[in-house]
Order: sequence, then C-alpha cells, then structure tokens
Amino acid sequence: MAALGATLLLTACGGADGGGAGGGGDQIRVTLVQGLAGEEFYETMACGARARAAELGVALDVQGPQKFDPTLQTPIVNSVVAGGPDALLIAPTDVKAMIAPLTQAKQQNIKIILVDTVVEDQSIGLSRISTDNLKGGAAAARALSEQVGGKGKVLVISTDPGVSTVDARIKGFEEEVAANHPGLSYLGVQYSHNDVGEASRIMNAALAKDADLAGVFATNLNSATGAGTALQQTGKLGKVKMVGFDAGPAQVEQLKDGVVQALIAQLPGDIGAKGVEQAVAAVRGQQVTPSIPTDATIVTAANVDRPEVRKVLYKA
Ligand code: T6T
Repeated sequence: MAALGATLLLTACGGADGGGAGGGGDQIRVTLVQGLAGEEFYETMACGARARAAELGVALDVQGPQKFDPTLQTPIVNSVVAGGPDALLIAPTDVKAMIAPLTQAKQQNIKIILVDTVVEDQSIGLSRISTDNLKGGAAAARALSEQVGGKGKVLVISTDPGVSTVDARIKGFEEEVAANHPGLSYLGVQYSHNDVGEASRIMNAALAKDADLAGVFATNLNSATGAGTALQQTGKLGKVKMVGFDAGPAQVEQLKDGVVQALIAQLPGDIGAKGVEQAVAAVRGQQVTPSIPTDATIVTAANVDRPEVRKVLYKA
C-alpha cells in the first residue's frame, strides 16, 4: 500500500489533476484554497491533498492568491462558493478579514475544513488541521537558546499580525524565553509581510542597530529565507544563529551552507491529506474530528540527509 501511496503521491505531485476516478454526479467535489499559490508549503499541502483525493475518488480543485493577502483571497473564496463545491479546504490569510466570505460559504452548507490557519469565529470550520504552533514556537526558543549558549540579544521576524499560525509561534517563543531563558535579551518582533526582500531588509537593519545580535527566529518560510539571505550577504555565517520555521528547498540549502542552524519542518502534505479525509467525512454526514495537530521535525545539518528527515522536506 505504501508503494501505491507513493506512486499516487508522485502522480499527484506531478501536477496531474487529482480529480479521482471518473466524473459523475455523485462524485464529491472539494476545493482547496491555499494561503499563497506556488509557495512550497502550500504546494506540498496540495500534493498531499491531491494524492488522498485520487485514492478516495474525490474531484479536487486547487486555487490560491498570488500573495498571502485577504484582499486577494476573498474574491477567490467568493468565486469558489458561487461554484458550489461540496466542501472547502482553506488556509485563511487573516483571522478577522476572512470571516465574512467563509460565513457565506457556511450559509450555503459548504463543509469548511481549516488547514494550517484559522479564523477568530470558532463556529467556522468543522475541523482544524495544523501543526501545534505554540509548541513549535517554544521548540524554536529552546533550539535558538542552545545555539547562542543561553545568552545574548534575540529577535523574531514574522509575517503580519492576525495570522493565527505565526502569531502562535511568536507566543510560544516569547513564553518559553520568559519562563526558562533568563540570559536571553528579547528584542521583540518585526514583520516582513511574508516578503523575502523585506525580511532581508529587516535583518540587515537589525544587524546595523545591534552589532552584538546573537540570534534570530524567523516564524515562516519566506521570513526565514530572507533573513538567511541577509546573514549570507553580511558574512555573519554562524556568528548570528538562526532558527526558522518550514523546510523549503532554499531554506535547506541555507541550512547545509551553515547560514541557518535549525529548521522546524511541518507536515503540509499530511495536513492536506487529512483535510480531504475530513471533508469527505463531513459531506457524508460521518464523524469529523474537530482538531487534528500534525507533527513537526527539528531539522539540522546533522540529520538533514537521514531518510526519515528527507521525507519531511518540502517539495520544490
Ligand atoms: O509557515 C507556513 C504556514 O504554516 C504559515 O501559516 C504561513 O507561512 C507558511 O505558509 C510558510 O510560508
């Protein structure tokens, strides 16, 4: 079965339409709306969703905005709702701004499954599937503290306030530092708007302001890639320690080049697959699991080439 699963994963990952067996009026139709089209985390999520949809005979459509932005995600959701799928898998790009369009979907009895991020309205989302981000942020704090010898100035670079996942990572990081790492001097959070170039600019400015900066935690893929690029360009390899969330190809290269000391890899493919499973259960009137936390793996230069770690690295 594993081989078949792998085959399906490869097929689906080849961008093949994961439309499942045949067409037919009784086929369950699901749409996945990503937080950001083309980004490795959400493309790996789509890959897992397509593989599971193919196995379950579900017609899966994948769409997403060109930027992680609720003003771009909202018209996509409105268009999807007009098409009337049986279920909607979505990573909402803002805890407040996405409530209105998702309320429309709910009122049309479209089954909503939240993958990765959530909205503040607890009545939206029959299932919430994501990494335990509070735990992930605390793990990042412990890993960074170990890297800097438990002392020195540390900075967090995140995307925007109001994104549930990275907000939880920040909270977990801050609570861990306050409770268990008295030698760290926490400089606070700066926001990259999920833009690699802005994350680099923030990192460069932070290095100019605090020449003795010891470490940085970047809470997501683009923030980490941008901050790592700045460390590379300023020759701070290994001098300023860095822990990043996610494990996209550019991030893994930075890890192998010694720019970044640890990455927290999520399981976006697993999130996507479980999202399809929960959508099918909801459409069929079967039991749905309200909250499904997925695993995370701390990836370092020492373990990155191990088979069990290679399989959690995100697809290009
Ligand atoms: O870290 C992931 C995701 O979990 C988060 O919600 C937004 O950023 C990413 O998509 C990576 O870019």
